[in-house]
Amino acid sequence: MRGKLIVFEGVEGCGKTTQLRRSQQWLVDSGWQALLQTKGYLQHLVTTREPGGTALGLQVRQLLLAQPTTEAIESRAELLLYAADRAQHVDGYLNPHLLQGALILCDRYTDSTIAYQGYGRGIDLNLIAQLNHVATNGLESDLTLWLDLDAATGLVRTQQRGTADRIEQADLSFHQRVQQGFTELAQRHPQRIIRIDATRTETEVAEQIQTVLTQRLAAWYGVERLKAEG
Ligand code: T5A
Repeated sequence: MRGKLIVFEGVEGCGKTTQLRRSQQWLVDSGWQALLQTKGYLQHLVTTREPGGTALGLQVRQLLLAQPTTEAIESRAELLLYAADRAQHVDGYLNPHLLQGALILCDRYTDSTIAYQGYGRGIDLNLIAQLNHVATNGLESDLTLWLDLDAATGLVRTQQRGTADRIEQADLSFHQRVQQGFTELAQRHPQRIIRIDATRTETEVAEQIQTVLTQRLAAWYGVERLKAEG
């Protein structure tokens, strides 16, 4: 059985990475992973991220997030680097794992490009849609969890970590346009993109995500029936 791709999205500091790890642990602790494996629906559970989900992607990530010492990265070059990372990730990691029946938890995917390079940098959204299609070869997420947090609060959280990468250092208005992008995307794709209130505590955010995951897993695999069967 083909696997499923679950993506975590949102502005800087919205808590995606924290919640992706918590979701991975919850899938194990709650017994979902074991149940799906026993029934033959799931081969394995993996986590990954963009940019940087492959060896090549890690090098691209460093290019994208390091502070440039000599020249600024131009917006179209930035867009193409994210697309290159994604093409490698889709062909070299995501599709092979999906074919093997994996459940994949992925930190960022195509909606980040629309929000950051489209709404944030102002690159034409049709061009980004075309490029996303080239990079993914049509692979869409089965579910995207959008951690909704205002940009200023997210930046305060990241600043508390003490270091800021190249994109985190962009001005607040850039991050507010990114947030607007995610908001409009969620309105446009209500089935695929589910809003999570990321202003709550870590535990409360995790509980919202677990509720959504429980519903989706049950719908995908009919597992409520399987659980009842024991
Ligand atoms: N990008 C990416 C593009 O521009 N285009 C693209 O196409 C793609 C794919 C990637 C960068 O590249 C950009 C976006 C990014 O700028 P990244 O590392 O994936 O970099 O992205 P970041 O958003 O920078 O990831 P972070 O790890 O910095 O932020 P997260 O994952 O949102 O947040 P997290 O979980 O690390 O938490 C941040 C801090 O907040 C605390 C945590 O303890 C941590 O200190 N926190 C909370 N505090 C209070 N309440 C809660 N509920 C909290 N949850 C977490």
